[in-house]
Amino acid sequence: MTTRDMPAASPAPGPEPHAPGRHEFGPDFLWGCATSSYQIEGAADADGRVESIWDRFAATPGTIRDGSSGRVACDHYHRWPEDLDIGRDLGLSAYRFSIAWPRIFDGTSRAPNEKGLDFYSRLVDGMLERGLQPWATLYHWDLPQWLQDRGGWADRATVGAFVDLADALTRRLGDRVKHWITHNEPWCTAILGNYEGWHAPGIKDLRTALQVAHHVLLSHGQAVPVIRANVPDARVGISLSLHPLRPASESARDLAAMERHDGLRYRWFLDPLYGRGYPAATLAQLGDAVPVVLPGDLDVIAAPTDFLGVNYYFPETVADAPGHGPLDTRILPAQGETTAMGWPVAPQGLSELLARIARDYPCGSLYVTENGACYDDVVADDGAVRDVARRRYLMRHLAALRQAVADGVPVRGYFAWSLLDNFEWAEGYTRRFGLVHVDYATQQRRLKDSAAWYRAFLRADVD
Ligand code: IFM
Repeated sequence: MTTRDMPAASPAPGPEPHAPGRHEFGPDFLWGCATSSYQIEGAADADGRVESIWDRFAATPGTIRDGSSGRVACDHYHRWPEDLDIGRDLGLSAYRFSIAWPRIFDGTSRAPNEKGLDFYSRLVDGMLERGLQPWATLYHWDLPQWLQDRGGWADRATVGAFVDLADALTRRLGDRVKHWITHNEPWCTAILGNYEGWHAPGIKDLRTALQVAHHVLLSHGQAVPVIRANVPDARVGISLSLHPLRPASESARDLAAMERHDGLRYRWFLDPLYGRGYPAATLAQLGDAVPVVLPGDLDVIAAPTDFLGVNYYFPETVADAPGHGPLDTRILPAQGETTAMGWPVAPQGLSELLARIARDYPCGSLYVTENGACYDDVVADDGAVRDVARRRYLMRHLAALRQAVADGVPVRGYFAWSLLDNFEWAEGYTRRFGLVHVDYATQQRRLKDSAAWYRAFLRADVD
């Protein structure tokens, strides 16, 4: 997300929001929390794990706000039973996690690393023992460095390597894991990592970024039939980070800028996934930077899926800005209420976004696979973390989700981002998104007030 320069949080004013009850979503609605491997696991050298692009990037001075890395993070690799206990005690019905590719393939052997597979197998068993439905994401940004050394996602060979990963994981876990997400937020992989360069691998080249995006989508399309072959009852999807858009003004120039931004930020991913190819106007606007697309690629990318994961954080306000970015557009800094990331707080954007997607694409079921907020949490003398603003954020976004359900949008589940405070990429440990506070010096976990509210919401039907 390109909001690094936005101002710090402005507090949530107003009366206590009205939150829906769990029963209003129906008994089959799925409630979870999400995490990702590099952000929580740590154990960077354990059991044959090799270097990832984030290890290399974080070791480069000036890349991470506090100079930190994910080498230790929340030490979830060793503390996962405690973390899953927390998930169970909150009353979650599902837990979304991701696979660290560098634990599975080390670049020297074609065989997967059994110790890496064993870790995820134990983790999945732990979820099932606690009544948590496992939702596995195959790629949440931690590419092995050895693959980056061969060209990374810009090299078409990485597509095949990803299919090998999908094959190994679904063979090993597919008897127990039925929900598979191929990629998390391909826009971030491509644009933040390879055009803006403030995510690993830190490349700043539009052409590379668009080729990366194409290969990521292609790898999704190639992996879908492999997952289905290995797990006949699998439900397969992909998670995109999406923003509802507003024009900076009603002027024709700002409206046109919003359309251009929409072409790259939203339709560049959704259109090919649902069989429409890349948007023609955007292809023309991008000129020489467009990716190499081989015959048949677009058919592969459009492999039928069972659901779409939507990661929602905030709407973007777009202005015409000649000479700015690939499409002469600029995202304006947020006005009004914001989180500590400087991101606008706009719950209605969630219902609006879900309705638009369901209207425009045959996406089957929708799941909110991430939604959450970062605030500057403080542990009080009594040990409490009174994160009032996050609790309110959650209540208001669940009210917007309830609205989407009432409007007939086929949204079937919600995963809060995140279960734990964790390594927030280029922001290091300076940004906390967790419902559960992590003291990184002691690794102590503490439920914040937002977690207590989510638990009360989730357990209302059973208590
Ligand atoms: O922490 C990230 C996550 O890895 C991907 N989606 C957005 C979150 C908050 O920035």
